[in-house]
Amino acid sequence: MTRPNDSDDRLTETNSPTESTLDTDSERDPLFARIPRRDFMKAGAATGAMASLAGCTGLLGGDESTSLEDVKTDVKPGDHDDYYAFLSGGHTGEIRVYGLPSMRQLMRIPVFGRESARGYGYDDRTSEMLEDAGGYSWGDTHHPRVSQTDNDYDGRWAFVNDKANGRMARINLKYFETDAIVDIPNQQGTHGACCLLPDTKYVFGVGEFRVPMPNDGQDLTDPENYTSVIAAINPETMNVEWEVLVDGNMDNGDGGKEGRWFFTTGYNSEHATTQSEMSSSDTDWVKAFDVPAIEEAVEAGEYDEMNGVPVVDGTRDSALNEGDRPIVRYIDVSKSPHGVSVTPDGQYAIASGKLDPTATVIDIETLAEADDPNESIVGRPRLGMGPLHTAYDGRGHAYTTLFIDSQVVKWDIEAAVEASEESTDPVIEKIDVHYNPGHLIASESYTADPQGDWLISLNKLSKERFLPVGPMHPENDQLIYIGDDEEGMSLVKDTPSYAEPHDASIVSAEKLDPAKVYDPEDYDEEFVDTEDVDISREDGRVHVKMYSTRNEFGFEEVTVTEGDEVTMTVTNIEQTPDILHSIAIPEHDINMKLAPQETREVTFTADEPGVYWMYCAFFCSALHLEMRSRLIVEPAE
Ligand code: K7E
Ligand code: CUA
Repeated sequence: MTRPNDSDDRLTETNSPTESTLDTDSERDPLFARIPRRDFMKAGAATGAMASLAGCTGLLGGDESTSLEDVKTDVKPGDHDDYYAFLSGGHTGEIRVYGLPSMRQLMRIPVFGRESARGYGYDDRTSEMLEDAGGYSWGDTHHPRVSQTDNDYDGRWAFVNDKANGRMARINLKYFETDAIVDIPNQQGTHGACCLLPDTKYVFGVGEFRVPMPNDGQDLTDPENYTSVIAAINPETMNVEWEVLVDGNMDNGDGGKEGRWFFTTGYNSEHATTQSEMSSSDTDWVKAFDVPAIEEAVEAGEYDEMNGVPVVDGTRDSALNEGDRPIVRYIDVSKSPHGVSVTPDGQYAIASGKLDPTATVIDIETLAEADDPNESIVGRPRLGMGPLHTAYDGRGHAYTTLFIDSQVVKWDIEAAVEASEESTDPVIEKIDVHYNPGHLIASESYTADPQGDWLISLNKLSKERFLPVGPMHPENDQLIYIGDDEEGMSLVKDTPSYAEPHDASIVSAEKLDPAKVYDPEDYDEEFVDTEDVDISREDGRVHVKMYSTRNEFGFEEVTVTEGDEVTMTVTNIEQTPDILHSIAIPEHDINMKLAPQETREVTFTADEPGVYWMYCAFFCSALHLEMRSRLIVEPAE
């Protein structure tokens, strides 16, 4: 199996019903005589064994097949979910946290935009963070990836890209809040986001939009000279350590499991600026970045510094791509591939065709030795129309979204390697989704040990699935059970969602250990206890230190003078979990959330004389409405 071949009719082709709804009866499907049969035999045995454990768990642990009847699909009132799912919120610029299998939305984590319930972007710390990261008021999150150690979730951080403004953010999973954002130099449109495994050595930001480099007014009408970069970000410091310049643009990315390779897809190998030119070539590239080779080049000073970052030249003809160990290998795949993901065993990188009905299976191990990287292409199954993203169950199956067919296709990875090019034989089953799926994600699919039970298909269009709510429709995130190889995939739930989830990560609940109250050691603001309340004044600057507790603030009134610059440091001194307060200041555009033991600080100018009732916006007790304090702004002389 090597090169993709071309076909003009792929975009207009439609699947016949027999193609799209494969018969899974073993008697009639010759595929069953091959690799999947082994799975079904095992599945039968496992189902029997698991029946006695009915209802006890949704965690299948890798290689067992279990009937849907024997797993928890319904989370009763008061019960907890088995998984956290982190879904990107697209151009809302946030992350949403769902519980699985209930699909209940548990929390929202603002990342690139202000959010008033949390006071995110209202207090000094978070507003300075947003300001330092470019000062934009929104972002476009696509790929939330959770940090791993030894190829398993370690509960430390999630990372997410901003496609709109070329940024990467880090979410601290102790507090479920954004704690760092880096505005990536030399990168416009950070699309793919992914960690280099096994231990999250880097978070890679994959640059989508090709621009002049540097983008300072040169080469404006000379697209041949536009380029894009991948950026290697240190997860601890969030510094960009180095970047690699490439030919063509890039799209999605995924890291190998053993620390050497990082893969990106890309369209527009044509270096074009219009849609028709961008899709004129029949092939584009998967780029395989040899990370240790790049590190060596950086170490040896073989880079240009641009905007403070070492930029290594990984374009096709660069000196660093000649010789025995090129830093970037360009693998020809069918045109405009979209998603790329590495199989749990680290053996293959699978790129989805998007404009071509196939996926390309790249053998990672042979990549290092191959003279021609195209020799590492070992499979190209024909999956259906518009393949976008692929996830895994840990039992040797891949699941790929078919955007145009509105389906998820389940296929056998080894069968695809054995089959001839463009064969449909590796396809095991297809399920209709509603409608037009972008990403899909299976539980712990990005680790070395996926759980193999749940899959979410993140559908772009819900059409008529929900009550009409005006011309803007909700999206539809569908929960599909994939744990039973015998019965096949089952659609379990529709979940309407606000625009617009792209990718997600699903993490077993026991792998995260979120704090219930804040630890004052974890922030720089001064903890203000009952005896620490204070108002100090100096040269038109007023510093108010106060606490909050049920049902009062440290001061019943605070008097300042018109024109004063006021800093308020406020601590919630409660120890009791879930007793939150806030300090909202009317007509000053301020609301700071204060969870137990949390301190926040806000600075503002008191420029309008008058009386302002500072109040608590969380309904914290029966005397919540009385929890308020007067800000008195006296007219200046
Ligand atoms: Cu396919 Cu940004 Cu991963 Cu959207 S991307 S779907
Ligand atoms: Cu504190 Cu309401």
